[in-house]
Amino acid sequence: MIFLIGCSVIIVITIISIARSKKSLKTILAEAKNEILYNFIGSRAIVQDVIMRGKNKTELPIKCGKVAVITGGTRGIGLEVIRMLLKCDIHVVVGCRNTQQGEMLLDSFRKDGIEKGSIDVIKLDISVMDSVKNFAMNVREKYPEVHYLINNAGIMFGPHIETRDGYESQFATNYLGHFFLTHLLLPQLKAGGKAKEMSRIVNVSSCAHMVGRINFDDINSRHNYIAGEAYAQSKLAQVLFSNYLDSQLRQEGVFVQAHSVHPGVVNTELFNGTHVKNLTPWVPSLLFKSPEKGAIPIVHACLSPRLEGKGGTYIHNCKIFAASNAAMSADLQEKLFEFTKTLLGIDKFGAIDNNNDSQMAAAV
Ligand SMILES: NC(=O)c1ccc[n+]([C@@H]2O[C@H](COP(=O)([O-])OP(=O)(O)OC[C@H]3O[C@@H](n4cnc5c(N)ncnc54)[C@H](OP(=O)(O)O)[C@@H]3O)[C@@H](O)[C@H]2O)c1
Ligand SMILES: *[C@@H]1O[C@H](CO)[C@@H](O)[C@H](O)[C@H]1NC(C)=O
Ligand SMILES: *[C@@H]1O[C@H](CO)[C@@H](O)[C@H](O)[C@H]1NC(C)=O
Ligand SMILES: CC(=O)N[C@H]1CO[C@H](CO)[C@@H](O)[C@@H]1O
Repeated sequence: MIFLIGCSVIIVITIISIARSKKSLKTILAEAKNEILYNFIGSRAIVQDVIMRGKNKTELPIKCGKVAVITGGTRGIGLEVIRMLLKCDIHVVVGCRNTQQGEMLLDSFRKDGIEKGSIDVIKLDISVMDSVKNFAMNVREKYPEVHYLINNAGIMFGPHIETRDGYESQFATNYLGHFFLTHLLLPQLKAGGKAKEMSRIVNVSSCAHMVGRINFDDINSRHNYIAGEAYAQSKLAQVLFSNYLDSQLRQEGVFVQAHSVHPGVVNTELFNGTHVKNLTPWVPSLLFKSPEKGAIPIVHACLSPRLEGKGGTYIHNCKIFAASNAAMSADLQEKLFEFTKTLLGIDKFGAIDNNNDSQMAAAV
């Protein structure tokens, strides 16, 4: 009840503040619609987190000798995912922008009493395709096999910013960079997978994909940028991709499976600058999950024997859940796959020719 009132207050204040800004009516309406949609799916997801809290368990099996690659992870949910992977004695390769911060991770985990596992920090800005390529080449040189790829780094909302390559920043960070990274590391993942222990690709998506729509005509939202729409688009793109890639990998008969995960509604800095954090700061701290709990479904998607052979699924609170109809559309999956390959100049997904620089992203 309190929560509903909170939501309504946020919606009303937001609409007033949007209306007072000097934006076109079309933008105002679209932003207001988004605010309502997000409050709706957000509240529903919070209620689901509570109802399904008993389902958020996962085992932490010892996986000595395995290599995991994670994007982001110096804070938020990723940090807790790394902690759990270390407990499983996994070697974790952390791709982060601030490598100084990354270098301090292992020390702090050791101080917390985690004796197992190890960390290798390699610089990565996932929104810049050149950086993704350098990172991947580094990983390929050092690790002939990769067993888990966790596409975690993400940003939400924020102003319309274009990356160096000319892509809208949420699209580049949440989707495109991870598409490219998955492409570049697929040979290592294939090498690491076994019949009874497949390698896994885990995409940290969001329930926001439910309201997403892929705007092929203006993928970088140049003409009408609504932050919430761009976030939902990037998260829908991730789920579409996980599903499509999994079906391709199955056809190929390789031992790699792909999942997308909604971690829950988690109190992290991702919500910095949002209305819910600015106007009702008690809502995140009281009602959202802690990052530790948000990490559980992600680790579950990486390690749970219950998911062996069950790729192409969307995981919500450690359960296989129905993704949106759009995410399940085989036509849309294929269309986006081909569209993205063209955008990045990729001939054959997962097949890399080290001497061929034409595979580098060109600005759109
Ligand atoms: N929190 C939620 O309720 C929620 C719900 C659904 C899905 N998710 C998803 O969960 C994932 C993790 O989010 P979080 O809640 O943990 O957020 P967070 O605390 O803001 O952490 C985001 C992480 O991504 C990294 N990152 C951002 N842009 C990057 C870039 N260009 N290159 C490399 N790393 C970059 C950040 O590193 P820096 O320190 O360098 O910025 C940070 O480690 C995201 O994909 C998010 O969409 C979160
Ligand atoms: C994960 O998502 C990225 C894009 O976000 C995509 O390129 C990649 O194929 C996906 N991987 C899997 C296994 O779903
Ligand atoms: C988010 O806000 C907190 C508190 O104001 C601040 O300490 C932190 O640096 C911010 N993080 C980001 C990524 O903006
Ligand atoms: C609400 C909640 O998060 N419940 C459980 C989630 O899983 C952890 C670890 O398994 C439990 O300690 C929580 O009680």
